[in-house]
Amino acid sequence: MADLEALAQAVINGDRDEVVRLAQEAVDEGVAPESIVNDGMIVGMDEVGRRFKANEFYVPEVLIAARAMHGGMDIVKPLLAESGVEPRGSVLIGTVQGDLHDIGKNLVAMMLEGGGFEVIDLGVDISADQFVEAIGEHSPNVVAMSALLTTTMPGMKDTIDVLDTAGIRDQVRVIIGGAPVTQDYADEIGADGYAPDAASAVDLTADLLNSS
Ligand code: B1M
Repeated sequence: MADLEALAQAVINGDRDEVVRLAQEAVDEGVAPESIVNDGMIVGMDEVGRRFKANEFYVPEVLIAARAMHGGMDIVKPLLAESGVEPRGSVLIGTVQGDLHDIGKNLVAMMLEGGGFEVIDLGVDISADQFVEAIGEHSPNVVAMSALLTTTMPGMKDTIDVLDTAGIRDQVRVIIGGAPVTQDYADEIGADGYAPDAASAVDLTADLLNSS
């Protein structure tokens, strides 16, 4: 019988083969795809996020767990599309202009996907105009920006300013993060939120969408 608890544990263990096997077993037994995701894999990723916040897990464990979850999602995603299950919301993410650091941004993107959000990842070195263009194309609920350099952080303010000028600031929630970024900086530039780490970014996104 499909064991969603074991599936969650396999995600926590970062055991991709086991996640794929258990997800396929659940599909074959007719378990609803949303249940495989919500009661299995997301439960596992939530625990990974909790351990990461508590410094019980470090970056490699989170990346390995996210990779395992991706393996399971590859099996379930086509079925979710067929059954019309909506994601919790969509997030457009990118590292700001001039900045090539993407390890933290990728971690945030993976945790958001693990948390049931659709993620559109623009990559690195993304200008304000590219963010605006992508908002027009994808209509996300949230725009998440990452910066690792003090010299590129102003790109976050530039992007918010360009959203204002383009008259689309009210269409999206803007959240920011990255090693040099702080809550004070988020307040200063008029972002809607700041997350110090990937797990907090998931909580922040959920809170912002629940309150809108
Ligand atoms: Co760079 N680098 N680097 N680097 N690099 C730093 C950031 C630096 C602190 C190193 C140092 O001098 N001690 C320093 C910045 C100094 C400063 O600005 N104050 C620095 C520098 C100076 C540079 C170059 C200028 C070096 C040079 O060429 N002279 C250059 C710049 C290139 C560019 O971007 N234009 C450069 C280049 C590189 C590499 C290419 C070699 C490589 C990047 C590889 C890659 O990303 N693919 C690199 C790396 C690896 C680092 C360090 C060592 C590690 C960064 C990292 O990946 N951390 C870094 C020193 C350090 O931090 N110890 C350093 C792990 C990652 C999981 O953490 O990214 O903080 P982090 O993400 C966290 C949170 O911040 C948060 O969640 C993540 C997970 O918890 N978070 C978000 C991140 N984004 C978020 C977005 C959100 C929410 C949360 O949205 C809502």
